Amino acid sequence: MIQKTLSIIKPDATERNLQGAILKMIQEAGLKITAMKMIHMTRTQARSFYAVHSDKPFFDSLTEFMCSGPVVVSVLEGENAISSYRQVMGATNPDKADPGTIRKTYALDIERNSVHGSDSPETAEVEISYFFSQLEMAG
Ligand code: IDP
Ligand code: MG
Repeated sequence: MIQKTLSIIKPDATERNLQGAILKMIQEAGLKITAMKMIHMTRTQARSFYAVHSDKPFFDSLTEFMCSGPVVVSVLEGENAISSYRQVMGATNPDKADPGTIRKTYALDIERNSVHGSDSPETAEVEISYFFSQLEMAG
């Protein structure tokens, strides 16, 4: 099944100039980039994006981190893109991520873990429309 998913290259990665290296791993996994932009979220935007985690102890720290620098948001498309990208990303905690994954390779810790990817078709749709208008979607 061809799916779309939302990817974010997080501030810890843009800070270290890793956008190109991470996009290369995404493309080498066969995922196609069909929309992309670099933005710097406000605190309000970061808190709204991660609202599902608002009751978690790490919510304030996570959202401060997510608005601490620029991010690269993109729409990825491919066969089973949602689970396929989550495999390329690796586990949330880089200590538990498989070798060769983005997080194993680049994440600094469980919070500053370099990338975000949607976790279901429903969240992918909501997250894509949070960042991209129809006009910005190439494919
Ligand atoms: P995911 O990004 O792998 O889907 P989620 O559980 O949805 O992981 O958490 C969202 C983000 O919140 C993580 O990517 C990470 O940046 C941060 N996070 C998750 N768990 C923790 C934690 O225990 N401490 C600090 N930050 C966390
Ligand atoms: Mg998640």
